[in-house]
Amino acid sequence: MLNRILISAAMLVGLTGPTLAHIGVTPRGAAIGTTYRGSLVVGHGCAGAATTQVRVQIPEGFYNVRPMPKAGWQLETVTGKYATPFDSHGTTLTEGVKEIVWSGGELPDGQFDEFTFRGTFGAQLEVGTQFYFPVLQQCGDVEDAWIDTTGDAEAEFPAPSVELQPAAGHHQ
Ligand SMILES: [Cu+2]
Repeated sequence: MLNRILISAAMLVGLTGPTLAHIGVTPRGAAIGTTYRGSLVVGHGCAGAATTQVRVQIPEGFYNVRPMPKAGWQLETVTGKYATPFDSHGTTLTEGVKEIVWSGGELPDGQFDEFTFRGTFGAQLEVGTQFYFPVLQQCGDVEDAWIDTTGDAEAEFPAPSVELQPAAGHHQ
């Protein structure tokens, strides 16, 4: 019986494949105003081809970002000005990481891996909204752009997102 349920679930997943997050970020929720350590989970390659580069955009509202280096991959960041300066323990930050690029590795289509970074969600963000981290996945010459931020369940290439939760200590 349990086997049968599992098989049915697997079939459902197969049928609704395009609506699932193919590159996701975990954990799926984060408290505003606190440090968030997120991992982009790359679940497969681009139409069978191995992933060779992962580029994530850091939108305004996620501050003081630091990527985690990854064995076998080169790490690069692109920095830029913040629209709203960020107060980090009394120090005003006016610029920071806007993009992280892990490149030069090779993640076969049949395997998955995680690309980790951390930062802080600004206090101006709205509780209950989704915060999107658009990702460009490159597989050699092929690129899949996971940049759809509409929240549409039918989106073919949804951007990974985190649900923003109330700041710690302010339970609703
Ligand atoms: Cu997928």
